[in-house]
Amino acid sequence: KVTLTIDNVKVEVPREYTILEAAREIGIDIPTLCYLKDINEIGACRMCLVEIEGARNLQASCVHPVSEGMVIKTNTKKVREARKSNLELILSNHNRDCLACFRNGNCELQTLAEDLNVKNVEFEGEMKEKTIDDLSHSIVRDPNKCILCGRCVAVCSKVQGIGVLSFTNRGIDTEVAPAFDKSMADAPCIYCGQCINVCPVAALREKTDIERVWDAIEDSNKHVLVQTAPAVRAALGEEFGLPIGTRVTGKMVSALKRLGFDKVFDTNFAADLTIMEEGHELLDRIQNGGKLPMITSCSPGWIRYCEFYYPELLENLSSCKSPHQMMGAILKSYYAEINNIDPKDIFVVSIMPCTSKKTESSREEMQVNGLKDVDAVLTTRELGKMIKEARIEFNKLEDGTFDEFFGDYSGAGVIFGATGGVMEAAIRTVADVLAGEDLEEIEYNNVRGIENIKEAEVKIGDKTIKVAVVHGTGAASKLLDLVKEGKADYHFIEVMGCSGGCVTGGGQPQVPAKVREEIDIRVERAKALYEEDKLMTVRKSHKNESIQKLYSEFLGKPNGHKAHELLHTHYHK
Ligand code: HC1
Ligand code: SF4
Repeated sequence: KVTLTIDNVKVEVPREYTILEAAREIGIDIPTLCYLKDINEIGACRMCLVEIEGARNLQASCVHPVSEGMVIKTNTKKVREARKSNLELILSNHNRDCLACFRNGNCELQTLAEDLNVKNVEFEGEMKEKTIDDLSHSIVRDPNKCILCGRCVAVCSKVQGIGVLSFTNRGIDTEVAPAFDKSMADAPCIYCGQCINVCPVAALREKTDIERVWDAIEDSNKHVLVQTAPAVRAALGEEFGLPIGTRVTGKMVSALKRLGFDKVFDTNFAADLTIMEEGHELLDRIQNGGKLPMITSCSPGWIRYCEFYYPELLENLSSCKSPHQMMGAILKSYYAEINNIDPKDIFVVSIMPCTSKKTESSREEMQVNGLKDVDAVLTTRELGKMIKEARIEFNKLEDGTFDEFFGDYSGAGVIFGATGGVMEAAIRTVADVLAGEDLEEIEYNNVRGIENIKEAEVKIGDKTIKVAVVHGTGAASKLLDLVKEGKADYHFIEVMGCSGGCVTGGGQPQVPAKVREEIDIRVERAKALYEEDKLMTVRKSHKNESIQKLYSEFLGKPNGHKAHELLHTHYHK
């Protein structure tokens, strides 16, 4: 340990600490813009400058290590002025059309300009207008907003293990972009949106579908159905100032009804359906010598990652469409049939914590009889914007309930949104099927939590099923390499593209870097889902009576002919 003095306060910290970490330990908040703990520690934005006694120049505290006896000042005139003029310099080269910006009111740069009392941007230099890339279905890159902090570059390469984004060109032309000036539409990007979640400004954001959805609601010829992903309820409240991890299922449903959707359904219903299909697919592969390990296919970021980076594992992927796509296919077939509505008039909207789902829903395979399963995907953030635009006072809403049948779900469906949830839901069903009885064991704690790789062995009679769970493509790659080399003897693996699973998907409310450091949002949001699971009387997918009825009246048996036609898909090398 070393002892140092910061703003006249003595503090003892581990030797490997930086000055920034030491200061935060005693509640001194040194401002940062580029800093992401353990991920982006590059001292680029020069916001965290401090005075070190005996040093000639101000130093970037996020990269400067502590040493014994150091004396630091974080709040002198010199420090304040240097930070301010560095911020003004950043602002001078930033599109400052804040009022019409996607991040207005939720921008780390805007907040810092306010906090540091910036009143005039003196360096009114030439600002070159750069081209906005909005060609992909998922992600818009606006270089005019980019402050070159490098957070997205670091997350894409270090956390996701992908490296699509890098600094291109030089000097005033420097941009953060895919190599060779490719559009995000043509780059090997998986659209996970993790770069958006760490962007302090609006340089990276989702491609918005809000207007298309308003138009559909307005159109009296359209029957507009909405479904909500499991993870949305665990985070939507943050858009309205509620604490991270607040579960807002009932308010969310009420808000959707007020927005004017004809019916409000739950993707959890389709998560239960997925378990029926995927569970039986697994049993079939085990019993009939199919390709093992089978790997989950609900995370479209993971699917793209597999297609680009592990094409040799495509046969391992379950052929199941993801739950919200299954829901779309069922709504445009069974629902249309029983309600006597022409499927062409049905418009299905998915509210998802995910940016990759936007691209997924536009894949050619994701349609039946020439009709898209899902017509528009909105992120949790976009839903938040619509609710605000409609002037609905979210926090005052009474709890509403999902519309019947396609809004009925089990606890297994809810936990899909957290890493390990799909696996736990699958085990709840597969174990019962193998045992031929209603087993008492429901909670499988080995697959819960945020460790990078989780494993479990489930013994049923004389059979043992070996499973693993990974999340975040970077961390997943270690296990995937083992599978590729034939060194992993699992039966079933859950892979989610984002660390933490859907609760921390690229479409969820953005949380400032400093808060992310203090709170593990993966843990807090997951708690909300496990809490909802506990409240359910039905906690296993195959016990969902509406699902049973869907099979008896329409689909036939799991993995049967009709199910295959509507609910399964294939992949591309
Ligand atoms: Fe997910 Fe899924 S759990 S992929 O993480 O399988 O996005 O929440 O909707 O489709 O159900 C996301 C979440 C979501 C699907 C389900
Ligand atoms: Fe990288 Fe994911 Fe962002 Fe694409 S969406 S640039 S893969 S972090």
